[in-house]
Amino acid sequence: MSRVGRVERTTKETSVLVEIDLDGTGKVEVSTGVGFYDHMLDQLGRHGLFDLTVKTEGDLHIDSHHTIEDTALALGAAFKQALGDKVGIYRFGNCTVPLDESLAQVTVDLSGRPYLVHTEPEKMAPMIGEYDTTMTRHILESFVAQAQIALHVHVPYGRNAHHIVECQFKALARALRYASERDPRAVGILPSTKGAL
Ligand SMILES: [Mn+2]
Repeated sequence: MSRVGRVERTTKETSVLVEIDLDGTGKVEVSTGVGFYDHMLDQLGRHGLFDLTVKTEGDLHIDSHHTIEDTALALGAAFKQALGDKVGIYRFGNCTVPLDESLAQVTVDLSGRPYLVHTEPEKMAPMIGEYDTTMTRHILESFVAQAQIALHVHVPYGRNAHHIVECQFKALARALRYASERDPRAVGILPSTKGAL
Protein backbone atom coordinates (compact mmCIF):
# COMPACT_ATOMS: atom_id res chain seq x y z
CA MET A 1 0.00 0.00 0.00
CA SER A 2 1.47 3.33 -1.01
CA ARG A 3 1.84 6.11 1.51
CA VAL A 4 1.47 9.31 -0.43
CA GLY A 5 0.07 12.73 0.32
CA ARG A 6 -1.00 15.46 -2.07
CA VAL A 7 -2.08 18.92 -0.99
CA GLU A 8 -2.98 21.96 -3.06
CA ARG A 9 -3.46 25.17 -1.14
CA THR A 10 -4.38 28.46 -2.76
CA THR A 11 -4.96 31.82 -1.10
CA LYS A 12 -4.70 35.41 -2.24
CA GLU A 13 -1.07 35.30 -1.08
CA THR A 14 0.23 31.97 -2.35
CA SER A 15 -0.44 28.92 -4.44
CA VAL A 16 1.20 25.74 -3.15
CA LEU A 17 1.36 22.17 -4.39
CA VAL A 18 3.03 19.48 -2.28
CA GLU A 19 3.32 15.78 -3.11
CA ILE A 20 5.14 13.37 -0.82
CA ASP A 21 5.81 9.64 -0.91
CA LEU A 22 7.10 8.40 2.45
CA ASP A 23 8.55 5.24 0.91
CA GLY A 24 10.53 7.00 -1.77
CA THR A 25 14.22 7.24 -2.54
CA GLY A 26 14.87 10.91 -1.89
CA LYS A 27 13.86 12.13 -5.33
CA VAL A 28 13.17 15.84 -4.86
CA GLU A 29 11.78 18.55 -7.10
CA VAL A 30 11.36 21.80 -5.24
CA SER A 31 10.74 25.36 -6.35
CA THR A 32 9.50 28.04 -3.97
CA GLY A 33 11.37 31.02 -5.37
CA VAL A 34 13.43 31.23 -2.15
CA GLY A 35 16.76 29.61 -2.91
CA PHE A 36 17.87 28.72 0.61
CA TYR A 37 14.42 27.31 1.47
CA ASP A 38 14.59 25.12 -1.65
CA HIS A 39 17.96 23.90 -0.38
CA MET A 40 16.41 23.03 3.02
CA LEU A 41 13.43 21.18 1.49
CA ASP A 42 15.91 19.31 -0.67
CA GLN A 43 17.63 18.17 2.55
CA LEU A 44 14.28 17.07 3.97
CA GLY A 45 13.49 14.81 1.03
CA ARG A 46 17.00 13.54 0.50
CA HIS A 47 17.77 12.60 4.09
CA GLY A 48 14.22 11.47 4.84
CA LEU A 49 14.26 9.27 1.72
CA PHE A 50 10.95 10.85 0.80
CA ASP A 51 10.03 11.57 -2.80
CA LEU A 52 9.01 15.19 -2.58
CA THR A 53 7.55 17.68 -5.03
CA VAL A 54 6.99 21.26 -3.90
CA LYS A 55 5.78 24.02 -6.21
CA THR A 56 5.01 27.35 -4.61
CA GLU A 57 4.18 30.64 -6.27
CA GLY A 58 3.94 33.29 -3.62
CA ASP A 59 3.82 37.04 -3.13
CA LEU A 60 7.60 37.47 -3.11
CA HIS A 61 7.14 41.13 -4.09
CA ILE A 62 6.11 41.64 -0.44
CA ASP A 63 8.67 39.35 1.16
CA SER A 64 9.26 35.61 1.51
CA HIS A 65 7.15 35.15 4.68
CA HIS A 66 3.87 33.88 3.20
CA THR A 67 5.68 31.73 0.64
CA ILE A 68 7.74 30.00 3.33
CA GLU A 69 4.93 29.63 5.88
CA ASP A 70 2.24 28.38 3.49
CA THR A 71 4.62 25.83 1.99
CA ALA A 72 5.33 24.50 5.48
CA LEU A 73 1.59 24.27 6.23
CA ALA A 74 0.94 22.30 3.03
CA LEU A 75 3.94 20.08 3.69
CA GLY A 76 2.61 19.25 7.17
CA ALA A 77 -0.83 18.44 5.79
CA ALA A 78 0.64 16.24 3.05
CA PHE A 79 2.84 14.41 5.56
CA LYS A 80 -0.17 13.68 7.79
CA GLN A 81 -2.17 12.47 4.80
CA ALA A 82 0.67 10.17 3.73
CA LEU A 83 0.98 8.66 7.22
CA GLY A 84 -2.59 7.40 6.94
CA ASP A 85 -3.72 5.16 9.83
CA LYS A 86 -0.16 4.89 11.28
CA VAL A 87 -0.53 1.12 11.69
CA GLY A 88 2.82 -0.69 11.82
CA ILE A 89 5.11 2.34 12.08
CA TYR A 90 7.79 3.05 14.68
CA ARG A 91 6.01 6.30 15.74
CA PHE A 92 9.06 7.74 17.58
CA GLY A 93 12.26 8.92 15.96
CA ASN A 94 15.32 10.90 16.86
CA CYS A 95 18.50 11.99 15.21
CA THR A 96 21.47 14.18 16.06
CA VAL A 97 23.29 15.80 13.16
CA PRO A 98 26.43 17.93 13.27
CA LEU A 99 27.29 20.35 10.53
CA ASP A 100 30.85 21.46 11.18
CA GLU A 101 30.61 23.68 14.28
CA SER A 102 26.79 23.39 14.67
CA LEU A 103 24.73 20.55 16.18
CA ALA A 104 21.02 19.75 15.90
CA GLN A 105 19.12 17.26 18.07
CA VAL A 106 15.64 16.34 16.85
CA THR A 107 13.09 14.07 18.52
CA VAL A 108 9.66 13.35 17.11
CA ASP A 109 6.48 11.57 18.17
CA LEU A 110 3.85 11.07 15.47
CA SER A 111 1.32 11.48 18.23
CA GLY A 112 -1.67 13.10 16.54
CA ARG A 113 -1.22 16.15 18.78
CA PRO A 114 0.68 19.28 17.71
CA TYR A 115 3.45 20.45 20.04
CA LEU A 116 6.75 22.17 19.28
CA VAL A 117 9.74 22.78 21.52
CA HIS A 118 12.49 24.69 19.74
CA THR A 119 15.74 26.24 20.87
CA GLU A 120 18.57 27.60 18.76
CA PRO A 121 21.36 30.14 19.28
CA GLU A 122 19.85 33.62 19.54
CA LYS A 123 22.82 35.33 17.96
CA MET A 124 22.61 34.48 14.30
CA ALA A 125 22.89 36.37 11.02
CA PRO A 126 19.33 37.64 10.30
CA MET A 127 19.27 36.65 6.63
CA ILE A 128 20.58 33.79 4.47
CA GLY A 129 19.96 35.06 0.95
CA GLU A 130 16.20 35.82 0.88
CA TYR A 131 15.62 33.57 3.90
CA ASP A 132 14.87 35.32 7.20
CA THR A 133 16.43 33.12 9.90
CA THR A 134 13.56 33.79 12.35
CA MET A 135 11.41 31.78 9.90
CA THR A 136 12.93 28.45 10.94
CA ARG A 137 10.79 28.32 14.08
CA HIS A 138 7.79 29.52 12.10
CA ILE A 139 8.30 26.70 9.57
CA LEU A 140 8.47 24.13 12.34
CA GLU A 141 5.37 25.59 14.07
CA SER A 142 3.44 25.51 10.80
CA PHE A 143 4.55 21.98 9.91
CA VAL A 144 3.74 20.67 13.41
CA ALA A 145 0.29 22.30 13.46
CA GLN A 146 -0.75 20.53 10.26
CA ALA A 147 1.15 17.25 10.65
CA GLN A 148 -0.12 16.98 14.24
CA ILE A 149 3.10 15.70 15.71
CA ALA A 150 5.18 16.45 18.79
CA LEU A 151 8.52 17.84 17.70
CA HIS A 152 11.52 18.86 19.79
CA VAL A 153 14.37 20.60 17.98
CA HIS A 154 17.43 21.81 19.81
CA VAL A 155 20.61 23.46 18.58
CA PRO A 156 22.78 23.64 21.72
CA TYR A 157 25.55 25.37 19.81
CA GLY A 158 26.46 26.72 16.41
CA ARG A 159 27.89 29.87 14.86
CA ASN A 160 27.24 30.03 11.13
CA ALA A 161 23.56 30.70 10.32
CA HIS A 162 23.57 28.49 7.21
CA HIS A 163 24.96 25.60 9.27
CA ILE A 164 22.58 26.20 12.20
CA VAL A 165 19.50 26.00 9.97
CA GLU A 166 20.73 23.23 7.70
CA CYS A 167 21.61 20.80 10.49
CA GLN A 168 18.06 21.22 11.82
CA PHE A 169 16.52 20.20 8.50
CA LYS A 170 18.86 17.24 8.12
CA ALA A 171 18.13 15.96 11.63
CA LEU A 172 14.40 16.59 11.14
CA ALA A 173 14.46 14.59 7.91
CA ARG A 174 16.14 11.62 9.50
CA ALA A 175 13.97 11.69 12.65
CA LEU A 176 10.79 11.82 10.53
CA ARG A 177 12.09 8.94 8.45
CA TYR A 178 12.80 6.76 11.48
CA ALA A 179 9.42 7.57 13.06
CA SER A 180 7.39 6.98 9.91
CA GLU A 181 9.17 3.85 8.74
CA ARG A 182 7.45 0.49 9.03
CA ASP A 183 8.54 -1.63 11.99
CA PRO A 184 8.90 -5.24 10.75
CA ARG A 185 8.00 -6.50 14.25
CA ALA A 186 4.80 -4.46 14.39
CA VAL A 187 2.93 -5.56 11.27
CA GLY A 188 -0.75 -4.67 11.70
CA ILE A 189 -0.11 -3.13 15.12
CA LEU A 190 -0.96 0.46 15.99
CA PRO A 191 1.81 1.78 18.28
CA SER A 192 -0.53 3.18 20.95
CA THR A 193 -2.11 1.69 24.12
CA LYS A 194 -4.95 4.18 23.65
CA GLY A 195 -5.96 2.54 20.38
CA ALA A 196 -5.73 5.81 18.46
CA LEU A 197 -3.01 8.04 17.09
MN1 LIG B 1 3.22 34.01 9.66
